[in-house]
Amino acid sequence: PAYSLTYAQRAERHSNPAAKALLETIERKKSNLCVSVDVAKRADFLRVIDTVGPYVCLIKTHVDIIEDFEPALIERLNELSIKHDFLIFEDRKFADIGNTVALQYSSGVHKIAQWSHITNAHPVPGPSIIVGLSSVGLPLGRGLLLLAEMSTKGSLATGSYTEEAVRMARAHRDFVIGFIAQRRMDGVGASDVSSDEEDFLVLTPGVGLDSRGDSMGQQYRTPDEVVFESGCDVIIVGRGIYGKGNDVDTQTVQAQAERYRKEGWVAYEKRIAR
Ligand code: 5FU
Repeated sequence: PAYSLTYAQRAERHSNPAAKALLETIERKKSNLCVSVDVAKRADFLRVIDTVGPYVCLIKTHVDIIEDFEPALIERLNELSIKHDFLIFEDRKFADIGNTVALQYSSGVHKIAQWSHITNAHPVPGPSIIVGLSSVGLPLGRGLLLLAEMSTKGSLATGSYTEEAVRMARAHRDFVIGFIAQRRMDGVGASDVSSDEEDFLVLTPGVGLDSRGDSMGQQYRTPDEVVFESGCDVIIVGRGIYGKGNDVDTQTVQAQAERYRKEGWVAYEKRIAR
């Protein structure tokens, strides 16, 4: 199964450009760390990214959090992605009808499809959400993750909902490159496709080394639990790396990014050696 292959071996099996580029970047930088940069000010956003850039394969954004957003910020983000060799994932969590999500993805203030290699969607509307988003993203070489599970206490994305998400992904393998989930989805939702042939990426939020959760339902697991025990591919870390994000102490943020990169990589090496 895919989880025992190296990232480099898996890169060769993928034809979606975003999935292939992500796997190649992970291998090149020896990093399965994605930093989620959830800060409200443009200057903090760029400072955190410039600091963690060398240690990540992927930067995750919530661009609608930024209160002083201007289009030139995207140019700065693109420059940093080239300087530090990482991809960009706008965590937009689309959840509407196909026609609406196509507009939300391509247009508005943020024009997400223009700059975000990867984005994600809730499967709740059914397969039409994939059709809508792929009409915009596929011609641009983008990739989509479906939210098959969430990290929060009391999440409703479990059981048959998760299984249906996996079935939806299998039916759209050109554009759906994987899942936001807490474990590998191999064998979830009966299928004709063998789990050797299928190779969805699993990106996992809710990762922290010093805390088990926050006061608003977030739950944290360690990189070892996520990558070694649960077979996930990318760890997504936010506050574990930059705390509250204002008055960023560059040295602390840098040290934390390197710490999570190393933990994630050691867990992966342990997994492929198993
Ligand atoms: F889909 C999900 C999920 O199930 N849990 C999450 O935490 C997404 N997230 C995102 O990951 C959330 O929106 C934050 O941007 C990030 C986690 O941030 P933290 O500071 O590491 O808790």
